[in-house]
Amino acid sequence: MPYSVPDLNYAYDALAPHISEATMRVHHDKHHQAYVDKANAALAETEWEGIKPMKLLTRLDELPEDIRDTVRNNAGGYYNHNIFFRSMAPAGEGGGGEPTGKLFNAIKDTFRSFDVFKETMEAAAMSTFGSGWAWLVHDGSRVLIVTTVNQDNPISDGLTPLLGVDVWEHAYYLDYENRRADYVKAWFAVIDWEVVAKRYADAPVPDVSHILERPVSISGKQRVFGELTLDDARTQSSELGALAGWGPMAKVGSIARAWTELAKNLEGRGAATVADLEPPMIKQAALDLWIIAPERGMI
Ligand code: MN3
Repeated sequence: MPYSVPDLNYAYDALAPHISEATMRVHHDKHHQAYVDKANAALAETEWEGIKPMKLLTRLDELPEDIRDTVRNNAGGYYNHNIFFRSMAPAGEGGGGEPTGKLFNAIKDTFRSFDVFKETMEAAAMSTFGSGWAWLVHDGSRVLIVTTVNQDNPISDGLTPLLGVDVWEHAYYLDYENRRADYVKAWFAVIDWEVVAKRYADAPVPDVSHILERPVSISGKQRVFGELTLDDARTQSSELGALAGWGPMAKVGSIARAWTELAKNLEGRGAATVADLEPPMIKQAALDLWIIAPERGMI
């Protein structure tokens, strides 16, 4: 099955005045269509035909050399624009505002606040020289911002794209001429954070099931790590904190601090047990507490 341009989930004029009907028509019907047509032409009658773009884009080095750049640019363009158009909704009707829940927490963990995230995303969009994209991505343990050139997608670097802003001139020139910064600011008013949160929830994360089963001794009782509560973490933090500085137990201070950190995370997330925390946070806590051994390459 060749690729095809998905219909918009909203009317062409629904994002105005932030993005005009004229821009949406040319961007979706002409540019997006052109990427699809060129990707289909390059892949036709090859063994790669019909393979989903996110798969293709992680295996670019396996493609025949004579179609590799064309596929990279056009399957990339296809995938990027699917993400872009699907990430928007009319302002006030699903578009704009701020994310909530786990995605909001993840943004706060990396950027401290939504405002700092927004400023960083705008700066990233402005820093892209020529044509490209700025992205919010997930690396398996946290969210971060990256940029790509042309129609490259962060998935080729092993990152999961959550949200991308198209800073090719065709995305904004009709509405904003050369004022890219105004366009990026306006784009925030039409971001559909529910869609982004869904992508965040689906992003691959480390499997921590074996970590949750690890035995831990709390006040002399044998427990498993996943069922520990805020009270347990506080108990460990104060018991070990009292021992900190005692010569023979060199690690005790850092482990006491790791229990304090875990208590803070359980409380901050409103999590009943360790198992309710996000997998990357569980893994980090287990490493800091010496519940699992450091991985190779770690100091
Ligand atoms: Mn575009």
